[in-house]
Amino acid sequence: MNVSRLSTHSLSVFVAAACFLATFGWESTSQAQPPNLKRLQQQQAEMKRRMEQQAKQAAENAPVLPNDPELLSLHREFIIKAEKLATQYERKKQYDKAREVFEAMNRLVPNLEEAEVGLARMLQIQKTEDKKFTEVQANLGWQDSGVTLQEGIPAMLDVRGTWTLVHETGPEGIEIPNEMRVPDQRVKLGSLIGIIATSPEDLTKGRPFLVRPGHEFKAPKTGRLFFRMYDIDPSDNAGKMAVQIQSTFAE
Ligand SMILES: [Ca+2]
Repeated sequence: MNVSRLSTHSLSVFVAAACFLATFGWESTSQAQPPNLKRLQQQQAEMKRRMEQQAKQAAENAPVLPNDPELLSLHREFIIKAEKLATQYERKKQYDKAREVFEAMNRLVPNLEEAEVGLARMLQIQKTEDKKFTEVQANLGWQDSGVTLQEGIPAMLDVRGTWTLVHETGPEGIEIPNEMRVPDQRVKLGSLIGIIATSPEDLTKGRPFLVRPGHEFKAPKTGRLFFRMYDIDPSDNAGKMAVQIQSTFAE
């Protein structure tokens, strides 16, 4: 065994020992660390994790722009002109048209902040542009609210009141007819339900929805809004509900 081999061997033993200490020695001291230091390390790790997550989200939410400079300048030109157009429509209270422009901007450059903020603003305006109060009698079938909702426009319903649900039956009980079955099985008898109808048949064949206080939704189609109590025979019920409808109504 020559000297150089010996020294190499000694060196590798030293490295191994250092690694051992670095691994297990650190571990044993870390166990002995005061709780404050450990908490601080946990906080640092958590902060690092959050920052990485935020950076990842920012990258995912960054506007998607083309690399080609010519194409990029075309995109920019469109966005600048479109934003001006949206502002004009908004000033004229043509929120539908302004919304369409913001949607087009969003399609061309996804995640563009100006478009997303503008779109959210239009939706908020459209949701509260018109308001109407109506009463829904417990003892009647479908009742016309007098409001026509527009497809894709957000609407908000608020409701308050109490009413009495009566079921008079013999020993055979009551079967809920098919046309009164709602898709959501949790809908209870006596609840307020609504439907958007474009024809009288919709009132018997369409699918009603449950109305809750503060209920927000986008009208799935343009049509007249009707309400009633969810009951098989309303004629023996009593009381009424006051409903507030907010949206941008059709003329
Ligand atoms: Ca009844």
